[in-house]
Amino acid sequence: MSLDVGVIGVGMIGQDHIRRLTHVLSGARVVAVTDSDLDRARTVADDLPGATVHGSGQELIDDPAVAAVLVTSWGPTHEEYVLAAIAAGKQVFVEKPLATTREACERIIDAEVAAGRRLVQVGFMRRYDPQYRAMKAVVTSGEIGVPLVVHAAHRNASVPDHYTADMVINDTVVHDVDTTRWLLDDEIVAVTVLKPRVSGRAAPGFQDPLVVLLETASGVLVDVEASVNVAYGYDIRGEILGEQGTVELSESAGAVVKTAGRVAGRVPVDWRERFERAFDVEFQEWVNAVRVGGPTGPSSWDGYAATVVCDAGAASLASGSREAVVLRDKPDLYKDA
Ligand code: NAD
Ligand code: ISE
Repeated sequence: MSLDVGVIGVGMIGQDHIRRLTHVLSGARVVAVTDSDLDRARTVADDLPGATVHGSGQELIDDPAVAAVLVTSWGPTHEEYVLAAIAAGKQVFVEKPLATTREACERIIDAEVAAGRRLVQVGFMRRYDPQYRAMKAVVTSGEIGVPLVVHAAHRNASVPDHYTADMVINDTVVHDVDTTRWLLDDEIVAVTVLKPRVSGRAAPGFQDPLVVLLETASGVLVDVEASVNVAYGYDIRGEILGEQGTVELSESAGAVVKTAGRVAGRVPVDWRERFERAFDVEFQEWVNAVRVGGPTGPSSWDGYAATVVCDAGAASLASGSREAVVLRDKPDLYKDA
């Protein structure tokens, strides 16, 4: 039997996830959609035979035909829908961020813990990327020894006009926060944001790039260069220095061509191209897992930790100082995850 999914928010990524659930993956189908822009919801539903268009997210969650919920609306709306799905006892996949404030994430954790089982998965898709998984396997094997320092770069070709330096932390670097925690199996305890020379490509008044320095509980230092107006493409990099060696994130799954004394390869245009395979694997594993029990991917705890670290990053951007990250005690529900 397929997993019947209802989708809240059918903008750019919502439509992309509907496409993969409908045409790429197996075991799921989209049976309902909604969006605050109802015309958009109707247009999307036109390509989904039999799908219902609901007037609100709550109505969609209450629909008995909807077995699981996908939340791909704007970040500040996530809390309401995730809490409603938990209250209805339905599995919910929420794109990042889990929620935009520490308090909102804590309310979600409290509700899920009270429900007594995992119902929430957060869309940190890099954990499903083959190149990141290969890197993680090397760290876990012990081959490079104890990790000491991580270098990362997160570069976007461009961002919309409304993008701010705060969003670079909350919307962009949030992925590096999650990959750091996941790769090192370590919590982040402090954040310092540094402001290099500003790119002439950035909008007036926009501090771009940023260097975000993360410190982990075991003492690993992680520098993340976040640049969101690089123009040449979407470029994600990583290297971990360990006591016995290093591991680098492979840059491309595409072909590298050497001819006429030159080397050439493709630079992805954006996150959709770079992480297409990761999104596919992420959703297939989510569908498979919730059909037989519960999700096994990034949890509400992971979403909460990422939001708290990003809050500290935003505070450091404003203060210019190192900001400590203080997490609440981890509930037992998340201890084995
Ligand atoms: P978008 O603006 O293209 O789409 C958002 C949609 O949500 C719009 O159609 C909007 O009308 C709808 N919406 C807004 N408020 C709503 C509400 N209260 N109820 C129902 N619908 C509502 O944005 P997007 O780029 O698709 O991003 C959506 C989410 O996905 C964000 O949380 C974003 O951070 C996340 N995202 C994740 C990645 C990733 O790499 N994992 C990439 C892009 C976006
Ligand atoms: C976007 O929302 C994403 O999540 C992308 O992965 C990230 O690279 C981009 O900077 C964000 O705006």
